[in-house]
Amino acid sequence: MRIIVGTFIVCFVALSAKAETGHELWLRHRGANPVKVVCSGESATLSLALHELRQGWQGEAGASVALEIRPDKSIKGDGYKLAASGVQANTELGILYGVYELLRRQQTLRPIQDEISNPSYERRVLNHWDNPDGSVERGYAGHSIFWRSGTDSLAVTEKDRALWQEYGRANASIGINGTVLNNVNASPETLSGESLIRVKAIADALRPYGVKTYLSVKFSSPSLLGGLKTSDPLDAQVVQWWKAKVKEIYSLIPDFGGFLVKANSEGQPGPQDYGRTHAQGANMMADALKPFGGIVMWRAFVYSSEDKDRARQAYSEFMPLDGQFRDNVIIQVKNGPIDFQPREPFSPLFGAMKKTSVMPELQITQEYLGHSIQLVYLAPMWEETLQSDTYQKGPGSTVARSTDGTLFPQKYSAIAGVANIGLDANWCGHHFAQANWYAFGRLAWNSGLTSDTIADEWIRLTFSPNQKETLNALKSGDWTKNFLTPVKEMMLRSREAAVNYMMPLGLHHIFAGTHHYGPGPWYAPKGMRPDWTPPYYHQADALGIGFDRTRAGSNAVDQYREPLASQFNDPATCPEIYLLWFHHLPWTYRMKSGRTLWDELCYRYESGVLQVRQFQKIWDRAEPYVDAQRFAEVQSKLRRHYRDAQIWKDACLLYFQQFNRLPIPYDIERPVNDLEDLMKIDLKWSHHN
Ligand code: GCW
Repeated sequence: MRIIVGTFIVCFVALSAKAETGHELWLRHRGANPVKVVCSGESATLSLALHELRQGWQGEAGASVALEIRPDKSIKGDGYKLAASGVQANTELGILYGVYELLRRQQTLRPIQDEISNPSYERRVLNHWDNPDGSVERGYAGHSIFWRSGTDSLAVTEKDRALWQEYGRANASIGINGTVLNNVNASPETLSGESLIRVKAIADALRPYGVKTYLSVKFSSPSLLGGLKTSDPLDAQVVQWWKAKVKEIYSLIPDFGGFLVKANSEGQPGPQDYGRTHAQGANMMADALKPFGGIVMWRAFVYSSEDKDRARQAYSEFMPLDGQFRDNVIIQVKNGPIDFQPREPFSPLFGAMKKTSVMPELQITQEYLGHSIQLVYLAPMWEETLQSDTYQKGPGSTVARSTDGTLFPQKYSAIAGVANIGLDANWCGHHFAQANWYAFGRLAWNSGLTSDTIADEWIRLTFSPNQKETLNALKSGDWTKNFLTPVKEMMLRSREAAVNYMMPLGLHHIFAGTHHYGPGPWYAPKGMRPDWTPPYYHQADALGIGFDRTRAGSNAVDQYREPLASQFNDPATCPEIYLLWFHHLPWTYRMKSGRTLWDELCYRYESGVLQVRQFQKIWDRAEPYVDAQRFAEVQSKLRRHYRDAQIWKDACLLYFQQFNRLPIPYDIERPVNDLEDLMKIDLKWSHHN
């Protein structure tokens, strides 16, 4: 009898890993050992560091740790020096970051050696596309954590404050030190007196975590909010209006970061409305912010319906302005020349603007990569961009080095990520989407980290079982073999899988209209701007497919520095991952695999779908190692992910087949949906938005 009871209890413990909502992110509580902390100073930030150490110390019980602020020239900004005995930094925030790294090492079972860690970018900023009514543009994780609708919408509650603190802590733990609280499609009301009071409350909650607050501003605010006749940046009253507004902001938030501006883009107002340039507009704001140490992040996301190639436009418009911007303006450039597609070559502005500070903008929220339904780990994509060689100062002029101050003198260096955060219990909608928030922070801190290392860390922090239950499993290597390794493999393959089932070989922007979730290569409502419709991008016809950006076409290739321009210009040397981005080629074009272009496309679509099927198996096998709630939620999302990948493949292959009338290779699984039906369900899919 005793034996039976004993067995029953053991099984029960093993199977009852506490359900987790995912709210704790990568900062899950685990029992801590006692630790003695000696700290050279007192402040809100330092007491957070102390608290974290006491709550999370996994080292030797009773060990002593010293936290010391002491100037050291080899430590830059908020960097830190780490040793088993403690953390040294120039700043309080450096101490806090060092403490998080120390704890991370302990939790991921990595050694702590004497070493210095300095940030790659000085400003590591999240961009929230949150609207004043609480909706989030391209948000798939519930409503805004900052804004809400209703009569009491601007009142600050204790619950708000607690959530903002949790958010600040999560960001600090991965080195994010700035946040833009509202959508770049900005409402003028953001700058109203009442709204600024709420901004102040948010800034107060985030300050101890070292997260600075920024705002997106609408260029026409002087007229829309201030009642002026114009918002011309050279008008004396307009200049005065901005100066006064900036002063008001700094009186509430002395460490306010600055403005983010989307101007003359997708219908937003801007200096060109008054016959002025981007530089004149940005400089006017920069002058207002300068006395307070604020910066302007001015976006280069511009395109007009007149130009015949959207991919060329940001470069054409901004290059002539190089050298005209104030030193507290940073041009914020999306990673690729079009718009956060599953794969784009890097934007040719990186490295090309040599006399202007430039910062990369990455999209963490999965607008074009499966919303919060599909499991897509984005670090491999960002690594691909950051490590791309621009050749602008010879070989090795990567996008990272062209933007972090290494190659060009920049007064400020920065990187932005469009947030995927909302009120959902797990913050990001999909448990694995948390990895993208995490990866953005880690890469912003150290752009040389690999997506593999980041995934490894994240999985250990997010899923490793609680100490007592699993120390044995961890020690025996079971967990590594049966959970960590396959799950990491799944993450690392997930972005390439998405490229394959959505738009392989350089295809881009063939999404269903507006919501950008499902396929819509056919989408072209009458009268719509051509550059808002997929046929503009894929250019499929009876003879071939792809956008001709060669010297014989739009000549976007020449915006890149040699040897890239010539390499991209020739289909024989153009990397196949970008082939249809730069070339319009016959369906029978011979690929490196020996297959025709059409057959290769079919194989790519097929392989993407099959991979998602594999992901389902990997996850199901991982069940014994995950709590029931997170297991079931991810499992259900993967089912939907697979169904939708299948739809992508069927829709694209059947649609393109209408042009070329070629058979789908016979060893490939047949489509299981009819094109007619797929074209109809398009509307239904807009629910995902
Ligand atoms: O990708 C597009 C999105 C818009 C977005 C815009 C931008 C905020 O579809 O929703 O607007 O880019 O980056 O400004």
